[in-house]
Amino acid sequence: MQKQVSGAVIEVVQGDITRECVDAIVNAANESLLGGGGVDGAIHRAGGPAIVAECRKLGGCKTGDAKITTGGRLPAKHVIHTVGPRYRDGTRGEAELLASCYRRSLEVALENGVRSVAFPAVSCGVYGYPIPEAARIAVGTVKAFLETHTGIERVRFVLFGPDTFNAFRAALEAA
Ligand code: AR6
Repeated sequence: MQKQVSGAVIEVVQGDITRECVDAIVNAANESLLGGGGVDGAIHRAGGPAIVAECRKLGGCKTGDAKITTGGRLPAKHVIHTVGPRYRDGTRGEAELLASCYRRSLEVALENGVRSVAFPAVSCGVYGYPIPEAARIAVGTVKAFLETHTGIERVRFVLFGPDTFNAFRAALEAA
C-alpha cells in the first residue's frame, strides 16, 4: 500500500530489503557498525566486504544517529547505517531515539543526493521494540520529514514478516 505526502510517496511492502533497487537501503545496525545478526547480517552478506571495510573507518555510530557507506554488491547504491534503541520499559527515551533514527537517516540521505530510501523495522527484532508503537513512530517521523523537506521522492518500508508488515500498513493507513 502507498500514500502521497507533499509530492513524495510512502510505501509499505513485505520482502527482503537486500533486494531493493533504491538509492539507499537503511541498516538496523549496532554502535560498532561492524556487523551482527538480523537485517544487519543479511545486508553485509549480500553486499560483501566493501561495506564493512568502509564501516571500519567511521568510528562507530551513536544510538539514534546514522552514517552512510557504499552498497557494495547490493542493488542499492548506498547503505545508511542507523542504530536503534534497545527497548527496555519505554521510559528511557526509546521513542525519541527511534524517531531520531528515521530523521537522521533521511538527513544523511539528502546530504548525499539520495532520492529513494528503503527502511526495515528498526529495533523491532533483537532490540525488542513493541511493533505497533515502533510502526507509528516510523511512519509519523517519515511523514513529518517529507512534509518539511524536499528532495526525497520515495520512502519504502520493507518488512520481513507479516507482523511488522501489518503493523506498518495500519500505521500508514492511520497517518
Ligand atoms: N529484510 C528486511 N527486514 C529484515 C530482514 C531483511 N532481509 N532480515 C530481518 N529483518 P533486527 P534490531 C527484520 O534484529 O532489532 C543486529 O544484530 C526483522 O524481522 O535485524 O534493530 C544488529 O547488529 C525485524 O523486523 O534489528 C544489532 O546488534 C527488523 O528487520 C541488532 O541486531 C529488525 O530486526 C539490532 O536490532
